[in-house]
Amino acid sequence: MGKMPIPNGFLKKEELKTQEKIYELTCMFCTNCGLVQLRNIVSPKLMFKNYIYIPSTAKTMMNNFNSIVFNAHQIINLDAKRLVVDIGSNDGSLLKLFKNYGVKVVGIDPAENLAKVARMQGIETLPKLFNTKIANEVIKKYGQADVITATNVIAHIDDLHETFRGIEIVLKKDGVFITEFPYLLDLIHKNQFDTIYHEHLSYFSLKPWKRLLDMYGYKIIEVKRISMHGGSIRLIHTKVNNKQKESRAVQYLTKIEEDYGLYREGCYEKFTKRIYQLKTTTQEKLNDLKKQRKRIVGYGAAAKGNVLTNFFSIGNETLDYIVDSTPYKQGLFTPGKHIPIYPERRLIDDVPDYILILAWNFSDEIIKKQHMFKKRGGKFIIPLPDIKVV
Ligand code: DWN
Repeated sequence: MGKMPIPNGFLKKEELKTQEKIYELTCMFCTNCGLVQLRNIVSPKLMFKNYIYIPSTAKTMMNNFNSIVFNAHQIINLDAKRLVVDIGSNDGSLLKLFKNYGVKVVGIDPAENLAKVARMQGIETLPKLFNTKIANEVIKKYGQADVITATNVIAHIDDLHETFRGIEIVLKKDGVFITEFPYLLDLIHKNQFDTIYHEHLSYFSLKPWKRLLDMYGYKIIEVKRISMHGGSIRLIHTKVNNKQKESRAVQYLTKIEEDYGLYREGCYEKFTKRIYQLKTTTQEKLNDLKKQRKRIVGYGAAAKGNVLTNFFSIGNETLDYIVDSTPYKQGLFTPGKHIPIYPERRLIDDVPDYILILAWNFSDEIIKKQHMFKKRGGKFIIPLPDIKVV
């Protein structure tokens, strides 16, 4: 997709005049192991040191966190004797739910601003990138963990070998490692090009993931496809010599991937063609509405929304502004297109004709929330998998 600013690089008004750094955004498919991955790496310090994405702004996300905790409890009876470590713990939202079972919790996340928020809520958090050094600090201070979780962070990590060496140090021999990340099969099938951005270095399917697990002696005891972020996969692992059997769903899902063509280059050539087609139809549709003098605003100042507005070159000429429920983002401007961000309540007094849902992964929650807008004849535009007006 050429070059663009980092997806969570929101700007203050006074920063709009400074030259924004842009970085290449190119995705590759490895013909050897099948891993889809970015060609170039932007420094994690730059992207994650002061991070303003918090999952707790979406009920949908919190419901999903609840199901992760319940899933863990089904496998490892959670009680006060247990320790749970969350890699990429953000503001501690997931660990707070684990605490309800009385377990001890430790978060690890490089975002110093969010680690502070987590600690204020009583969630012990190390403001660091996870690696073997931090892993040894954790076991020295807290002991080994019964459960390690890593949601929407594995895809963000460059050195996955160091991560797995760290997991091996922290996790008890009979412990479970639970991870969740956007699933490549959904990304390709549902045209989700806007979840390809500098924060996501890997786009996993099962075969390359299993190849990594085999190097560290882990097996998948449970795998399920979930709807989060447009389609993710939740995987529960334990050491290969533990009693639980590998889930049969692994072979089944791998076969679906192969039949779909995920391990052939043609799949990605076709995907690229579809996205360029989508760019044309989306621009035509929005230009048409603007010619009819319709007012359109964006909903959800999401990282993916910043990729979509930059790659489809949708700017202030099309969107008057974007509304977002995240306090940190309100009053800022989006990276690249510099679209202003306001609180959602602005829609009460200032009713546009259309709302372009940039956080399309939360369309249901957003449409339900804005039922008054619909009642007053307002229409929603959902950009993916193909542009649709509802
Ligand atoms: O991997 C990542 C995913 C999980 O989250 C991170 N690298 C970055 C981030 O991506 P994102 O910003 O695209 O995530 P979301 O959660 O899809 O962003 C949704 C945005 O929409 C948030 O800024 C909150 C906002 N929102 C809102 O304004 N009103 C969301 C809901 C549900 C709402 O009702």
